[in-house]
Amino acid sequence: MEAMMKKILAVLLSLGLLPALVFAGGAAQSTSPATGPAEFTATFLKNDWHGDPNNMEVLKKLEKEANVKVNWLIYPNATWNERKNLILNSGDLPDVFYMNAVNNADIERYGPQGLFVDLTQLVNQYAPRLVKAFDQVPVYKALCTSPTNGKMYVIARAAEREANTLISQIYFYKPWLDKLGLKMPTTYQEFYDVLKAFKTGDPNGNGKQDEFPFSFGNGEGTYSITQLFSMFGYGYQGFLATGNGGFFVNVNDKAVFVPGTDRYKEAVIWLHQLFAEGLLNEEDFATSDTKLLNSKCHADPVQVGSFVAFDSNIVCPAERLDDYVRLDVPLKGPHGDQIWVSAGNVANMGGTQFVMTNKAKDQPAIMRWLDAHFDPRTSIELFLGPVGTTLYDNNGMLDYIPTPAGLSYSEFRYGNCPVHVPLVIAGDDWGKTVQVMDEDAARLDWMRGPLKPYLTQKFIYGYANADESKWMLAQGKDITDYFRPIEAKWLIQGGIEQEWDSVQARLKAMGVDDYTKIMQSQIDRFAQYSK
Ligand SMILES: [Ca+2]
Repeated sequence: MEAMMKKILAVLLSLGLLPALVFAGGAAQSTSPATGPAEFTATFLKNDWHGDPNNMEVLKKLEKEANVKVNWLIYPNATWNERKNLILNSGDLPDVFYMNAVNNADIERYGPQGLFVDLTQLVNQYAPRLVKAFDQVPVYKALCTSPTNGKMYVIARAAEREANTLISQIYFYKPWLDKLGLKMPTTYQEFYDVLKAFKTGDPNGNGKQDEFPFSFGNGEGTYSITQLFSMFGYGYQGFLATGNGGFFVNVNDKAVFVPGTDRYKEAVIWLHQLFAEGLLNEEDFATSDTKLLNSKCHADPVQVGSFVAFDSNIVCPAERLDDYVRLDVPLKGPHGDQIWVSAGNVANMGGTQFVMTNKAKDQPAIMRWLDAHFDPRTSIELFLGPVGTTLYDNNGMLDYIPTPAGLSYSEFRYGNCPVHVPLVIAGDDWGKTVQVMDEDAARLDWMRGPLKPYLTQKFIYGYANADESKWMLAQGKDITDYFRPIEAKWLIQGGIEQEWDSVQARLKAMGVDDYTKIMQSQIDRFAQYSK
């Protein structure tokens, strides 16, 4: 019966019918009655695992502490975008857009128009714990500050998870290395030799040349050949660029346009050789997700000799995880470079979790409620679930209650807390006030140990103001549209030596120096607001 009810609810949610029922139930009331707590409306974007916000203990705790009543406007996350545009155009706004209900572009557009409230003064006046969080996590304030005018229209989430700044790991299939009498490679030449042996030595022993020496996916930087470029001097994911700066990397706070460098040229020449010899596969380069990588890693007999992924457990079957051994030290390139590019210090941070609209009447009450999110223990409970339900207090350190049989951890966690809301968990809270999440522990040991000296470059956090966004969507996009097919051709078919000079001249003429200045100003602005 319960399962049937769940199914019916899921269908209603997927049809977008429930929100209408919620509205009909009187949730649109936003004025405070003469007596009782102040009331306001807030969006709740429900994913497949989320429980009902009206039943979440941690949300009730916030209401109690701030003496408010939140009337939840519940929408399925999957179909929210269409709803959002209707709501923004109608002007019939909720008091609070909660849980990333509007995006950065909406904020830069509607904030300066006055649709959203500048929170700068309200934060100072009513949110002392949030002020403290800004001090505690330096980049956090920048993530809440408009790059267009320096005002504060949004309160983001600051869940520092150092483990997630590491974008990728490379793995080798140890049984094949052993069978072929090879060691883990340490240089770009040894890497080439290993791939060649995987390709030609029939390590899976079926008499066919069906091995994939190095597999990757090109849907996002994490699974791409980014770290193979690193050996030549610059981490790079321009072949994924959509006008968002993938051609650039941050080296000591300087924006480098990688395809304008001689090191890039060398990397492309070398990588083309690997494609030409079948050590890298063109079909991997043409992918836009990880499905192909995933299916290759599941093939029987084993076909993948090495691969790159956020984590092996995402693409490999469990029984093979011990045989795929991580490359612990970056490969040394022809100029001696050993570099591992990362996402910098903003992974799991940012977002648009809280925006107050100009419809909000009792602003101080809403600010009290917002500030309650930043009690240290409440922040953890908003992110991981309440103590007594998903967490327990182990002598002052919060630890995880085992997931009940029949539930996934996501169902258990999201069933009891919203996750995507304003909160602060500082990097050094993990392991001190709350136990490190299982999935993070192994990565952290590696990042803080053997890998640390090589984490010298990072991708640039997109922090464009309105003018820069406009340029990037016009001239920046023209550059991307011009260069991406050329680059794909250079990698797969070759030709970079002959075309190098003319393409560089064309890139200059298209404004690549302006592009570099725009990326540099984003680095500088972010640093300025992070102080
Ligand atoms: Ca074979």
